[in-house]
Amino acid sequence: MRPAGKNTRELVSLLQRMWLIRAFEEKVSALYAARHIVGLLHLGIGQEAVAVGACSLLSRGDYVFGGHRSHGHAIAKGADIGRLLAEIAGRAAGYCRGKGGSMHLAAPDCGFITATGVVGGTIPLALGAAFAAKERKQGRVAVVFFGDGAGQTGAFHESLNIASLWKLPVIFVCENNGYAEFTPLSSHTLVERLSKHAKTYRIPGFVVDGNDVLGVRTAVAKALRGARAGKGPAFVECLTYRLRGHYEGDPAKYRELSELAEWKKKDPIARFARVLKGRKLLSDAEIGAIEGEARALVEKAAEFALSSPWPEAAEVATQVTP
Ligand SMILES: Cc1ncc(C[n+]2csc(CCOP(=O)(O)OP(=O)(O)O)c2C)c(N)n1
Repeated sequence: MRPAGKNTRELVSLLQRMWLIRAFEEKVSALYAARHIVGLLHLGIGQEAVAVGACSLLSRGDYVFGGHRSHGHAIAKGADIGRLLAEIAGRAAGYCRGKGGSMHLAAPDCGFITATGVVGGTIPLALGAAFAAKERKQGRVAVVFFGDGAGQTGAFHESLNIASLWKLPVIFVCENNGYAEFTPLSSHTLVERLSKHAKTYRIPGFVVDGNDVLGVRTAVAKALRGARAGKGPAFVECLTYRLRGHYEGDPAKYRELSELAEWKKKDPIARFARVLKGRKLLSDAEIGAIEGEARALVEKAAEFALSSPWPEAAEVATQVTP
């Protein structure tokens, strides 16, 4: 193996971060099956390269917004996995003291401002953060992750228009996984590439293979250069796939098993591990160790989360502005 220079360490950290997200979500799935977690649960298994590729270029002070499938975005931005898991399990040690749950995660200490269960709901919020960053001349950017379904909302189009008009430092990252809940993209729009809307609003648009972490990074790097230089927003459409159902327990009858099998072959983690192995940066044993470390960290996080007490009833009125 080559000695680990800065570049090598950075590449390896992308794999570590993707594994951390995968191990976290697999654990969340197991805890859900064991009824330690209740409510609706949307996992992003298969989409890790988007979160990690994009967030690996951000600093702590940059703002990130997610949607209903955002465990990975929060982890990629640097959220503490113990507090995150506690939040998902509704415990007092969670970031929102158990009030937010899986769909309303927030980890403001690391710049993960909020997720939401309202499809498309955080797109205009990201504009607000970008507007504040621009006014304060902080050089910060806001990045918002959303799906192809969110790209059909009115707020999406209004946001693209205003972001372009006001040259706001906001990056729209669309995770086009081909489905909005149970509806294939072709049934909810005739525009097969959401990034086409970017052109309409005179926003630079990029389409990338969302299962290729380095491809995502390259596109987001270009987008960030423009935003940080005061040129305004950019749009990155990542073509990807969720390997699980829309929510845990979804029988997913709306898609062919052969389609799922094809996408499994493009698993972003196995694929990037092969790239690092091909470049002789990691051996099979080292790749296995990365997975093992991620799973061990997640086990510790789960112990922390499940040993945390349930919130007191009075907590319901805290962290809320009247
Ligand atoms: C405003 C609103 N409308 C409808 C729903 C119900 N809903 C939840 S997820 C979803 C589909 C979202 O699809 P997409 O934006 O592509 O994200 P993905 O689930 O693929 O990650 C819908 C319609 C909702 N939560 N909010």
